[in-house]
Amino acid sequence: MSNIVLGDKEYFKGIGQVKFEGKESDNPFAFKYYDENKVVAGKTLKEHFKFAVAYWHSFCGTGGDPFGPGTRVFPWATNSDPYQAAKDKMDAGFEFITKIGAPYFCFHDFDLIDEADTMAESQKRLDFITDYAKEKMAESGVKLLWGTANLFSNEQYMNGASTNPDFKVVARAGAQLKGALDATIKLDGENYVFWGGREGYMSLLNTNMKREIDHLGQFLTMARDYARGQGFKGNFFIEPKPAEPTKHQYDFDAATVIGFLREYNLMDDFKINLEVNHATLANHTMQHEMEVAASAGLLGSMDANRGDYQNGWDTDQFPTNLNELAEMMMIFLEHGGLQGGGINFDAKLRRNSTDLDDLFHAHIGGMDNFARSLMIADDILTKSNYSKLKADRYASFDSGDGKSFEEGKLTLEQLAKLGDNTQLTSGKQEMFENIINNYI
Ligand code: XUL
Ligand code: CO
Repeated sequence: MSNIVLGDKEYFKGIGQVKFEGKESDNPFAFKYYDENKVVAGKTLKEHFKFAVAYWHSFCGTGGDPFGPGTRVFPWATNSDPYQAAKDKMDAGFEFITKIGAPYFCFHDFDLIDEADTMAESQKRLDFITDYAKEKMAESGVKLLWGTANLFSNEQYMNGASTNPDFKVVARAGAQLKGALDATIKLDGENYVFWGGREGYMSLLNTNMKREIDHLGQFLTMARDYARGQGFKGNFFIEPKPAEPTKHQYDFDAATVIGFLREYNLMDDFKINLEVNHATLANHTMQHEMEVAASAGLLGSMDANRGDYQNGWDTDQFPTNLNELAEMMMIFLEHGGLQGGGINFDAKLRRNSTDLDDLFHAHIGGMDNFARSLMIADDILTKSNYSKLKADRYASFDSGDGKSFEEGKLTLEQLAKLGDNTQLTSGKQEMFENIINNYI
């Protein structure tokens, strides 16, 4: 198919289905590496990644920042009737998602349609647009990777949603959460995400942290119980972020979230949705966060983007750093991929990227860079001696006293008897670093 138009209007005119043409192609609207049917490490690229387009950045975000309004004029955002405007946006959204060949999308409730002044009218709007989404999904084959509730934009949540000190606001958040869970279940969403946008504090002086975190645990428990009762079989994900918009967010990083899930007995139902720029804001690398989550069996899903080395905020740029991505994909392959989730492009165009086709270039680059990095990572793991070198560093624990130590069979007295100065063993960091670059 060269030209796909769902609905009766084409928004991305002159751009057809984006196809794989290989790295020799100079067509900017073609994939150079992402061949969805190519098999790497036993799965097709399509299966490995489960790429998703983020509804909010791609079809709602016009480029506004704290210093100025949006710069992009969306041809689908012209109708003053919120119902028709939401349908137009969805036509444009599904046209784009289908043309780029992403199998999934992700949304917040009020990305799909504008929130109204009353909860009842907002819910009516959500029911309407999810009916339409169901049709668009059936027609296109595009699936829902995850849904979520925007529990941070409305002024009601200025002191938090589930962690708000006022119970009435917590209840309002509960009403909105129920609507978003219903919408996700209605659209056969494979997962449901909690990103605690304002679940944190601006000042400890006015905050009872223990009570607020208990309330968050209670809120997530209720969500789990309700959704399971409605037959939802998917995963719940928590998306860590250390700060922004609050000074401190309770879901600071993967390690903090793991502690929280253990404390509130949510380990069986929840996993982690890691985001690259959130990892770097927490002064970690994404690789670190992936190792932490995967080691606990909780590497659920990924929000793909990148920060800027010179900026200390969430710039959400599309991923371009092959070196970083290759290291991420090594961890991805070593741990058998993601549990239930996929790669969601939670990334936005720059404010001065104002052409409609920029959205294509951004996603083509992102998908190609993931594909290329996965192949690099697979080469490193299967063709180089990387895995052996890494395993060899721990060989002293594979047998004898080292093995007994690992198995908990040695007392400190026995360990002490074995302990003395020993020969230094090099960590070989520079050699490990060279292996990565040799395969890029
Ligand atoms: C914000 C962020 C969100 C979540 C969903 O930094 O990443 O878009 O992914 O609420
Ligand atoms: Co995100």
